Amino acid sequence: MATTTDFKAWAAAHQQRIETQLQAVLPSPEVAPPRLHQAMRYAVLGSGKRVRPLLAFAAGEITSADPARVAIAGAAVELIHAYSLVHDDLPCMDDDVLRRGKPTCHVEFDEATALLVGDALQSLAFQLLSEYRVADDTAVQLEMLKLLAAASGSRGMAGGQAIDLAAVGASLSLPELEFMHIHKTGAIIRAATLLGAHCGSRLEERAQAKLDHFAKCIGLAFQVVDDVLDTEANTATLGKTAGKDAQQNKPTYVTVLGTAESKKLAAGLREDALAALEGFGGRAQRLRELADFIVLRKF
Ligand code: GRG
Repeated sequence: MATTTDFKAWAAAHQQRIETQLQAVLPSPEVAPPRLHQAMRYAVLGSGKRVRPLLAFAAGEITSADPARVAIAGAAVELIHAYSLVHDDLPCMDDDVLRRGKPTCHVEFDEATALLVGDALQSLAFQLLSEYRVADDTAVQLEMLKLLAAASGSRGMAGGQAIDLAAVGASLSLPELEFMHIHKTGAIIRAATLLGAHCGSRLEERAQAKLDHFAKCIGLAFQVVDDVLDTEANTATLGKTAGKDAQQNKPTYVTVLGTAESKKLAAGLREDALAALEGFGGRAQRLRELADFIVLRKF
């Protein structure tokens, strides 16, 4: 059985691997237009927990996926995530000045550049998934493209963001809040996990459904924890402005359930997620450890 130290070493090695992959696929700042490419690299490289690519690598271990393929799929997901952060920070959305411990993209560059950075990162993600072979079967690769597109679009992350923006100053019921978070945050986390698994051998239907359930639970748990951290952690630890939800009068798990109940909910989702992995044995060890990291993290 892997130890905590093993997990830290595994995570660090895979964070480095995804950093190298992202370095390689992002256009060089010398390539025209240099300012846009510089801004894309600024938004993506050098920081971020890389939780989504780590989930892809961990899920890939279940299906004995080639890590080189998972690195491409994980990079695609991270590019979508980075694009969402750049757009989310724009004045027309959350209007924030700090991200990943440094000035947001539109502050460091300008708004128009930040808008284009998001657009270009999103396109690059789909270019990667169509340019490189990430699955033996072309039909599976197409399925992967569809999965990431659906998770990013109006019935996934972008839709969740629309609900989030409309909810400012409003109150949401628990089911409405859950719907928003499953879309805004959960969809991409689910996609990362499933894409990692799709890079390897095909899972039988029951195992696929179990992995999907794990991914959904952990995607929602991620956001519940994010809501709690927004109230409990400080700006320096988070690398983004703490207390933003309250400042913007946004409904969150903390405002709807309270802190203690939110923590209980996150713990329950972790239990559910771990139970879904029971049949996978040692191959799912990294996924179990990531579930723990996501729920117990302090940043
Ligand atoms: C603009 C279409 C569009 C969507 C934006 C994901 C998102 C939707 C907005 C990000 C703002 C936010 C605080 C979302 C909630 C949770 C979340 C995704 C936090 C950031 O993810 P981490 O903690 O960040 O994985 P790092 O920097 O570690 O990658």
